[in-house]
Amino acid sequence: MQKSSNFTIEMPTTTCSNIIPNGGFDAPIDSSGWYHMGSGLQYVAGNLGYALSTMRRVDWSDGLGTFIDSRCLQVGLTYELVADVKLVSTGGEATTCDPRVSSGVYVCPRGSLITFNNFLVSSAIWGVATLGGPTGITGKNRGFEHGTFSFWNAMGNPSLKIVSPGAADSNGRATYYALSANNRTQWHYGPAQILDTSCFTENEQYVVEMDVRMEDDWGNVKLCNPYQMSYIRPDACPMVFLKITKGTATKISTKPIATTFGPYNASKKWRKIYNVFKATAEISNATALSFFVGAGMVNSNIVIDNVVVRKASLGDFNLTCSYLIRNGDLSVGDTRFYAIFGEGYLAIDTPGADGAGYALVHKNRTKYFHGPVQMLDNSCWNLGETWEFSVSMRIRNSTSGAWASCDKAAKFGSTWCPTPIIYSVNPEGSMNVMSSVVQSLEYNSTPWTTNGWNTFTGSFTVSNVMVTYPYIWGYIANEMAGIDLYLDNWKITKKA
Ligand SMILES: [Ca+2]
Repeated sequence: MQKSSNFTIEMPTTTCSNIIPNGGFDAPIDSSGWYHMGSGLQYVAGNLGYALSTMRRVDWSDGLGTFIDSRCLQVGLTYELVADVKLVSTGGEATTCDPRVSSGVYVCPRGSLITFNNFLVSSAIWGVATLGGPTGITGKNRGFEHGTFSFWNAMGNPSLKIVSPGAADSNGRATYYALSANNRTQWHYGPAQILDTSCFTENEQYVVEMDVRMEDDWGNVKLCNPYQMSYIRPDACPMVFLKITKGTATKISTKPIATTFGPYNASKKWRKIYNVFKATAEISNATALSFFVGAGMVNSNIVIDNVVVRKASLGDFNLTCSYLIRNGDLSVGDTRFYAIFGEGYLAIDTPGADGAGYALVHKNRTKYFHGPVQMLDNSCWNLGETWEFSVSMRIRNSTSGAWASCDKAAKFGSTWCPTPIIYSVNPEGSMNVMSSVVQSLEYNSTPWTTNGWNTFTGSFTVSNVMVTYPYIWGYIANEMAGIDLYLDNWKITKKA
């Protein structure tokens, strides 16, 4: 017998990319690395190969466990725990649980982390609940990749359901799963998620974005209208709202932080929600914060995928007082930030006013006051200041398709040209006020060009209502019914 004269003990190597050993249960059960709390354990048929199962569970704490390499756990990092799970009664029949409850007979299985100190349990984190979960980074389980709605809960009392297929991911690849909120008997019923209040700093800007669609219970698309800023219209599209808790008082916001945008396209099933919002003091000082997707047509299902709430970065449409109109040049080829006063719908056409890119078109206008609008941040201006308004426009007969003309000097009637307006709205009951933008001499010095673009330039003085009213819109109105209005390069800037 030969004796070894030396030996070494090597640290086991780990990449920490997958901390759970033998998570697919390919190793023989004796060397599986898995143990049981109470009862026993066995291999059973899995989705593919084996799955691990408990035996003779008698207590709620009887379960399955493994040791994990604690070197892989770093203070402050967030870890995701994922497992496929099913429940089978001791009689062998499949049984079910309710992922929306956190206690009681119908509670679902959940993962827990137990730490030992000298073989005594020193703490246990009953973490990673099937729903609700601990708060952390914003926009968790954003693509529903595992077919679960972990971290999601509900506003109101809809039923949550995983549906297939999902929306394409950011690389354009098809995905399997999306989250649907059904049985929406009230406008605010929808999927919700808790946000980490510590992620929000006052006056910082944040992005909310996701793919969204509306369906009936059979999965047929229901077309909503993204151009009306109303959450109670029968054709309303989904919007994202905040639920803010200040101390012990909880307020459900009725002012959306993000809305669905167009273009209006019946064949396109998925639409986008996107917005950049500023964290107010109320948001950054909240004791609890969550967001929910609601407002879409009542009794229709809201389906969401690829949900992100994140800090805004360069390349986002940040709120800036240098340019009050966002997406004024339609550079991204969609109608985000635009809505409609009156009726009709918005479309995108090419080329834009520079001979390239995109232009916005307001179609199906049936009244002279129907026009595109964009909400302005009136915290950017002060009483008495002069601001400049410019926009490139052309008009087209919606029936014949011919480019049309108008009279820049006309103030009413069938020859009116599209008129820029600042519209101050006070839903508390005071009269809404429309203030015309004064046309520049330069704009007035030439007649309307029928076959080309017309650059409107003008200015307005900030009035008292423009400072004190809660909603201020940039608005282009007063074109004849039956005319499609094209616009591009819309800007509202402070006069230098
Ligand atoms: Ca997905």
